[in-house]
Amino acid sequence: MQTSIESSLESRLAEKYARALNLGELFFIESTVVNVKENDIEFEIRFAPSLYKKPSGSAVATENSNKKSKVDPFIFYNPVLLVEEYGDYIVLLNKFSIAPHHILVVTKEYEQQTDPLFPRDLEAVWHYMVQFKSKRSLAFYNCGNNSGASQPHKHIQILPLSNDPPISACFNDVDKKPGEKFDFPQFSFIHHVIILDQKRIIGSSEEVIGEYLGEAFHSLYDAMIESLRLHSENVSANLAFPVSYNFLMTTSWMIMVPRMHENFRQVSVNSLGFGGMLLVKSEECLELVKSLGVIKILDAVTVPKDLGTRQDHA
Ligand code: B4P
Repeated sequence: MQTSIESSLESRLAEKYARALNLGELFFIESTVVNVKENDIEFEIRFAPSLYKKPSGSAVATENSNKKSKVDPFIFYNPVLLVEEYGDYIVLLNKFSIAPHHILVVTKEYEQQTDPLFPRDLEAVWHYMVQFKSKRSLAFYNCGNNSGASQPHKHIQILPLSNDPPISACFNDVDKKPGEKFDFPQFSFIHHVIILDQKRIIGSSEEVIGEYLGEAFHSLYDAMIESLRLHSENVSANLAFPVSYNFLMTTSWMIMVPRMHENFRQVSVNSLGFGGMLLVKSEECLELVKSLGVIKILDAVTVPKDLGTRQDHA
């Protein structure tokens, strides 16, 4: 019975996506990809020039600066974009879709995008992630003003991918047990990684999986806060509270990256940048990223880990 529910999400998405596109309520954003290999990672620079004119900037910041009249597109959502309701969540098609069938798992009631994820959030996300059968699924959460988030209403995004995200290459060289926290030597910015323990997932109810994922999320969050505390003398001038961070999850691992800046020059970075997929909206930015390299851009928007007190939280 579960199989028939799981196998139908992709067809429901295909149907709803085609309808929204035909009605002009969803925009497919044309893009091209340039691959750049750095540190054995095949980074993807996605160039989407038509997004250049889309209003950008952080609506989180906008709301904080008293412009609360902005309509919440997740409360007053377009019904054509609604995939379905799921408990305390709604699932919407991403209106600005670079990858077809990119969905958002949104809290029905307004909750803040600056809040951490809770077991119930992760349970709902997992429920949808595992229903992508012909694709991989990458979930991400842009949390806070410097994270690349543009909507202040709590939403987790799920991006269907044909292949594992480029960052997956980093796991080839690690020898860590599930549940153990670590970071990748390829990167000099603070980040924390955990490989999910499939023994705690396979055969468990969604509620139990949600609890487990919540536990893993919060252990990364605690490690991140501890890393920032250890570096506070060096970074406190630039870090705003609550801390901005990016969170990525596949069905195998989680990564969390604290953020010091939202952008480097005109290049805005969201969670997908740390999956190895950077978005640029102009030729100028494309050339900038190609000339500097993706890792330098990621370095520029994050918190350096080696300021003399590097700690391994494994
Ligand atoms: P946020 O967490 O607030 O911000 P974001 O993903 O960085 O997207 P942003 O809105 O800043 O757009 P950008 O031009 O950078 O997420 C808000 C989400 O709500 C977005 O997915 C947005 O599209 C969506 N949304 C806004 N209004 C909506 C509405 N009325 N109804 C339904 N959904 C609505 O990027 C454009 C898109 O490209 C984003 O989806 C982004 O996630 C995606 N993207 C970025 N890098 C990518 C990459 N490398 N590959 C594929 N997609 C990529």
